[in-house]
Order: sequence, then structure tokens, then C-alpha cells
Amino acid sequence: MNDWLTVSAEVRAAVAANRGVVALESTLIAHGLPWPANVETARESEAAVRAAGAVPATIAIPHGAPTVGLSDSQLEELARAPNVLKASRRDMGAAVALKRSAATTVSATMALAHAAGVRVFATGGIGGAHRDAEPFDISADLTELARTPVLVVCAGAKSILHLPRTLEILETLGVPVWGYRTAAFPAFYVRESALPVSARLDSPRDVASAFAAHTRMGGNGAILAQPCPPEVAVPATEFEAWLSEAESAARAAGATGAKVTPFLLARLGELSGGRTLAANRALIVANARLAAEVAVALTS
Ligand code: PSU
Ligand code: MN
Repeated sequence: MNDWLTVSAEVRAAVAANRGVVALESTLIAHGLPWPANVETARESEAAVRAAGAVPATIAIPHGAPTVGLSDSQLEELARAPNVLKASRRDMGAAVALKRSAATTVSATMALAHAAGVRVFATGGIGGAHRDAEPFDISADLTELARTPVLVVCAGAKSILHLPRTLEILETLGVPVWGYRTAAFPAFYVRESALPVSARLDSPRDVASAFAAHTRMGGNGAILAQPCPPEVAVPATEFEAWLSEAESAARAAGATGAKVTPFLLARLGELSGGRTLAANRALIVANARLAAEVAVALTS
């Protein structure tokens, strides 16, 4: 194993024994959800992975040490600490050199998962192309999917994004977008968009076969998109009203770059009276469970 990477004993043993392992990201803990919902969701996700027979590997850079498989106390520290960096792929080197604590976004988590031999990863929603033409803003999650062979299980792309543009970029980059039991691309808190996925897959076994075939033929990352659980999903029209208000607030506050997504998610939580927060939590845990089922299917 790489000497620059700390991998927990449990994760290392599971990877060596070809058991199912699921990577979980930490930006949603440090920047996506408020305390204490963040630590509760992280623990529920780990429990959901275990219940499905796989090993959870939450990933972050505590005090400058890239780590796959955080301990529970590291997880809680990350959830409580102020001033945790939000690290995408490009930010990891400086965080390590300066011994800064950093949460990893989808791009950075994919890179570290791959370095540890973990093939399946669960999150809430991936980043993508933002709606405004100016300032121009496209997430590093998309290019990482193009280069790193990890399956990202999510509820689609965040509904704060320009979804048609995001899907076109993924097509250009050769990244499959599979719908789990749906032909319509899910839109995070909103169960479905009017946009098609590249293929519909209906079982963890089919997903495992498709991902194995994709990587065998030289493909890298892939997306498995599962709609938000129906009990907590938000209707599209209601969501659009909250979003335009949150976007005006973001412009007024001058939130740009890496600050945009956390700002919008927090504002949406307030505007919706906590409904987007409930949806976000539920979809993250549901994705962790599905990712574990796929990870187990990939090992047999
Ligand atoms: N899923 C969630 N909440 C989040 C994220 C995902 O439910 O906060 C994070 C992921 O880490 C993703 C990031 O990579 O949002 C996107 O940030 P940006 O738009 O700055 O690329
Ligand atoms: Mn961005």
C-alpha cells in the first residue's frame, strides 16, 4: 500500500480479502449538513453499509493525513471543527504540506478511494456545471469521473445545477450515467428530471456487471443515480421557488467558487423549513445502502 496514505486496518483487510468496501465522503459532513445532522447522517451511512454486508470507509484528510476509514472520533472531530478546508482534487497537496484538516469532495474522495483499492463510493449528489454563465463554474467532480475508475452512487447531480449541461459534459467525458430502477435522471431532492440517463439498471448484480464491463474496456468512473426516497422527496415546483430565492441570497452575499454549494444547501434548508435537509439525509443513507449491495455483488 502507498506510504502516504493511511488506511484503517479494517478497510485494508477487507480490500485484501476482496470483500465489499464502500467509500463515503466528508464534504457533506463538514460543509453540506449542519451539526448534529451531519455526524448522525455519517454514522447512519456507515451502519447502512455494514447492514448490507460491506465495510464502510469514510475518507478525509485529518491534520494533513489522507485517510481511508476514519475512526468514529475522527469523524466527530471533522463534524464539529470550524475551519475545515473543502478539498477537491487540486487542494489535497497543499492540505498535506500545511497539515491542514480537510474534508474531501467527490473528486478528492474518488482519488483517495482508488489509491486504497476501493471501487464503490456513495455520496448525496455530485457537483456539475452551475446555472449562471457568469461566473463560470464547473465542478472538478466531472473530470475526476473521467479519469478515475470508481463507481459513484448518488441521487444524481445537485438540483442547484444546470443539469442538461452537466449531463452533456459527462457524455463528452465518456462517463456512463446509469439510472437505478429509473430511466429519468434523478435531481437530488427532486426525484426526477425530464432528462434521460444513458442506461437503466434494475439490480445490484446488473450494476456490478455493467461497471466491470465498463472498466474492462478501458472506462474510468461511472455514475449510478438513485432517486431520493419518495417519503421525503421535494416536488419540482416547490423546489424551484426556494432555489431562486437561495440564488439571489448567494449573489447578494457574494458567495463564489467552493463556497457556492455549501451556501445554497444551507439557505435551502432554511427556506424549506428543514425539508431539503430531511431529504438530503435520507438520500445519502439510501445511497450508502445501495452502494454496499453493489460492492458485495462486485466481489462475487
Ligand atoms: N452531496 C451532498 N452534499 C454535499 C456534497 C455532496 O449531499 O455537500 C458535496 C460533494 O463533496 C461534492 C460537492 O463534490 O458537494 C460539490 O462541490 P462543488 O460544487 O464546489 O464542486
Ligand atoms: Mn465550483
